[in-house]
This record gives sequence, C-alpha cells and structure tokens, in this order.
Amino acid sequence: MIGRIYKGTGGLYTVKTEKGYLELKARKNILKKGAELRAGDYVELSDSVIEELIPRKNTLIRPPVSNIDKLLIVIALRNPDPCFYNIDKMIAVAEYHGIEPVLILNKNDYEDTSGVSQVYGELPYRSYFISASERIGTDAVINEINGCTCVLSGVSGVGKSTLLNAIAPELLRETGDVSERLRRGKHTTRCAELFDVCGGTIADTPGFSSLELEAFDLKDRSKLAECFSEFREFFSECRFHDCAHVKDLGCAVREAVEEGKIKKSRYESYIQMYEELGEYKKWEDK
Ligand SMILES: Nc1nc2c(ncn2[C@@H]2O[C@H](COP(=O)(O)OP(=O)(O)O)[C@@H](O)[C@H]2O)c(=O)[nH]1
Ligand SMILES: [Mg+2]
Ligand SMILES: [Zn+2]
Repeated sequence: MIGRIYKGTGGLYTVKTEKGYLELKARKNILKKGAELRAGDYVELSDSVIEELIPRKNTLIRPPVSNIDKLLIVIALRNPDPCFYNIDKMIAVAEYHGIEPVLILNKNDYEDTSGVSQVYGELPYRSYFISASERIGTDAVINEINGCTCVLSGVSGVGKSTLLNAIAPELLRETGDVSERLRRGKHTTRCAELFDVCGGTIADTPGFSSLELEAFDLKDRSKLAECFSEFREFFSECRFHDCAHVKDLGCAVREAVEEGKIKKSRYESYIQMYEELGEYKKWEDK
C-alpha cells in the first residue's frame, strides 16, 4: 500500500492511506543516517510499518516538506514593507527545487509606495492582487491550490493566516502580530503538517516565515542565474558561454538590465545572492 506522510514527530508518522489516516513508525534504515522522513513524502507501507520512501520529486529542509508543486509567496504591498531581496530569494529557492512560484500580492487596499507591484506583477510568474482581510481575489488562490501541494511562505505580518482563514476557515488560524509573537514564544517545535483544503494540500509550517538560503543546497552557484526566469532568454547572447553575469565582458544579462528589459532590483538580488553563496561555499570548505 502507498501512503503520504501528513505529519511526523518523534519517529511516529501520520500517514494518509486508502484506509484513512494511520499512525506508523518507519522501519529502521530506510533512510541514510541522520535523514528523516518529511511531511509530503510518499511511502510504501506494510500492515504496521513504513517500509520504504518513494523517491521525492523535490524536498525542502527548512521547512521540511517534500513533493511540493507550488510555493505561494505572500507579499504585502505595505505594512510590512516588502523586502525585494527576500522575495527574490524565495522565488529562486523555489525555482532551484523545481517548485512553481506563485506571487500573491496582498493588502491591495493599500497604495503601493515601494514599486513592488511593477516588479512582481510583471515577471513570468502568475501573480494575484488580493486583499485577504476583505476577501477580494482569494478565489484565485483557491484555484491555485486545487489539485496541488502548496507551501505558503512570506514574512510575518503579510497576511498568511488571514488568507488561510478566508479560503479554509476550518483551519482557524490566529492572526495579528500579538498572536504571532505569543505563538513563537510558546512553541519551539518546528515541524510541518499537511492539510487537505480547497481541493488540494497545503503545508502549514509554523516557525518558518520564509525560506532560508541554506535550504538552497546549492553548492554550484553557476546554477543561480537559471533560477531567475526572466534572465534565461539572454544567456545565449552572452559573449562567453560560462558567463557568470556578474562583471563579465559582453554579458547580455547586464545589457538587458541597462536597457530596462530586466528589473534592476532583480539583478541586484542576483548579485547579492551570488556573493552570499560564495561565502557559504567558503564556509562549507573549512
Ligand atoms: N489592510 C489589510 N490588512 C490585512 C490584510 N490581510 C491581512 N491583514 C492584516 O495584517 C495583519 C497580519 O496578518 P496575519 O494573517 O496574522 O499575517 P501572517 O503573520 O502572515 O500570518 C493582521 O492584522 C491582518 O488583519 C489586507 O488585505 N489588508
Ligand atoms: Mg500567521
Ligand atoms: Zn552574461
């Protein structure tokens, strides 16, 4: 029988199967030392134990979730003001793992004073302008979740819980800054859990407000540019086939930035991430 892990703590896993939810332990040594089964993993089971991990389509370490179709990135037009670099990092992490990024621009009732709409409304990703608290545009999010496994991400205060309450009231999330702070103080567990909502599955990942660069698992930073979708069409025009698109002569990506074909902020994020990954690698080598 095949099942999917919906939750796992302390070596006991909640597995969704054709017979309903089962609480199971995993057979020893089904994973390499130190590795753990994660929410979202598909597994093969016998009567009373998880026998085998079915190869993952993708997996994240932080938050620990596998087989993700979409990363729903929630961005507030204001309050909190958007951090472009952080958003670009989330998009790149998704791209790197073969997860489709979907941009949800929330708090559309505010005026956009940062220019975030122009940047993220015009990338080659689907984007939606919504107001979670007013429940405007939230049907589009329901449609995105339908038939997919999704992870919701975005920094604290952007409206993730408000959005979840609007589209899946059965989950009943606490909202607001105070509850967020309280929650973080109380619970130190950082475990992910899947929920079936809106015809799909969503991962709730308390303690993970945004993806971390370490979770990138990207040792070879030459792959980073690939994670910036709108850069790709220019690669073949760079003078050198191994162009890093940093200071290289005849770089078509840099030219596209100069000509306004690529947003400056996106390119700046690329450079910053490229440098950060270099530092990460140095640190790794020690
Ligand atoms: N003005 C406005 N406020 C919103 C909107 N959506 C959520 N909020 C407010 O933003 C605050 C943070 O929301 P919350 O859902 O807790 O954010 P989370 O930290 O991402 O889960 C709350 O006070 C919400 O009422 C919206 O569309 N417009
Ligand atoms: Mg919340
Ligand atoms: Zn180049």
